[in-house]
Amino acid sequence: MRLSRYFMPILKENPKEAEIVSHRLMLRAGMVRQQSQGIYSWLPLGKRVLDKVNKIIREEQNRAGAIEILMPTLQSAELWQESGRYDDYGKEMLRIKDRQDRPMLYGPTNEEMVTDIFRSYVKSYKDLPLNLYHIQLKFRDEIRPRFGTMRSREFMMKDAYSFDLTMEAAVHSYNKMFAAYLRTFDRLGLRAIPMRADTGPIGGNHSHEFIILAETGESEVFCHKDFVDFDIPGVDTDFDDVRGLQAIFDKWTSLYAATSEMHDEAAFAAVPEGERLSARGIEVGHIFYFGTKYSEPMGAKVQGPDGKEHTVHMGSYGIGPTRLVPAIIEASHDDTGIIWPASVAPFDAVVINMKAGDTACDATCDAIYAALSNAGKDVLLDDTDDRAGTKFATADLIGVPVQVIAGPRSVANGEVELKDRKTGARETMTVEAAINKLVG
Ligand code: P5A
Repeated sequence: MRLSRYFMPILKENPKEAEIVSHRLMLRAGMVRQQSQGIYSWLPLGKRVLDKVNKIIREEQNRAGAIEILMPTLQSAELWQESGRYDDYGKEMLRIKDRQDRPMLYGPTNEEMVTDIFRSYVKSYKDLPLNLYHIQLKFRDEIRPRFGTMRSREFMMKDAYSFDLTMEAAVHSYNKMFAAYLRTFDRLGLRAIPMRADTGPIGGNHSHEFIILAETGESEVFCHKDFVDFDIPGVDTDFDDVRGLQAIFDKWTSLYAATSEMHDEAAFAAVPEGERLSARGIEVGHIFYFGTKYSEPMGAKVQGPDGKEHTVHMGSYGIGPTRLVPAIIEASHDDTGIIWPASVAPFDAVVINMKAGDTACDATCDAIYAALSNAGKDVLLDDTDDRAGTKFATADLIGVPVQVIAGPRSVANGEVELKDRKTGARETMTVEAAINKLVG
């Protein structure tokens, strides 16, 4: 992408409305724009990061055996009347009427709708287990939307829903998502700790929130500090291995970890003092087992091996991609801007032409840009006529992992400078060596 032809509206000033660093940096880097309170457009740079986050989420959901679908954002109130949640959900639900005066709603979650899909098609235990997921926009009319896309009214969610014949089988489905979440957050460059949590309007009595420790987090959390160094399940994890997955769950729940709603002072006090971690956290995922809460009233049953009808056991599993983007920034930035983990960086490298219009600089930058692009890398070429200082500041702000700096003096020697955004380390090398290093 040539910056001269791109759309990346950088703000020079710090936006006054931004209270936390991720919100400030997302606005300054031109990643998002607020359209009305708690409702955002994703601009090109932000969209690239969001897509990369979703790609990782998708890969790990698929690896764990979940199957992708896409459900609508607008739902009929009837489904929610069947489950009994229509009246309970309160003012957070945006209720709408269509032209025939039928009550509709902008979905805050999809337990009812997916249960309706399930009951329409699945009739036998032989088709279980089943886990259906989608990545879709949701709406919750939050009282206090704040911190940009961290807590917005319209937001994206990856929501998965599992169906099983028995509670034991449902526990295995829960463990699959538990392990998939550990892998997902790790690949996003985050350390997320599963914590016992309150189930709120989703229901059930078994749930874990995945929390990232951050000073600006909205929740108060308490855990054992050893979680920070626990091993993440490997790429070779066998998701059909019931005992293996139970062992992962047992290990990751063996020490104290709870959000403030579930906090037990006495149990926390039993953790040796030097090992207690009491901090603030950001909830980036939440998984639930709620048995037959929806399947019972909505009649989602299958025929079991005994020939009898059985109400299925369900769980649901949420991740917030539009919250993850600012959460990653909270965890990884410095005074000059964002520092993206390579896995979600909007570009793999930015090539900075220090003297656009200079024949030798243009030719060198174009050659590097072409070589990296042809090798499948996402490259941003700063070919604008801004001052060098502005270009450096922009590159630091948008947090691309590697900067390739080409100025008249180095180019005359057939060389460029490589700067690592995270460490600040700089290295001068030939153009060829730079290309080989970045392609390799
Ligand atoms: C689980 C999947 C559910 O809704 N039903 C389907 C269950 N869980 S949840 O905890 O309420 O939400 C799941 C995740 O969505 C993100 N999230 C938000 N992100 C941005 N702004 C919001 N207002 C918001 N609300 C929820 C969180 O990451 C949460 O863990």
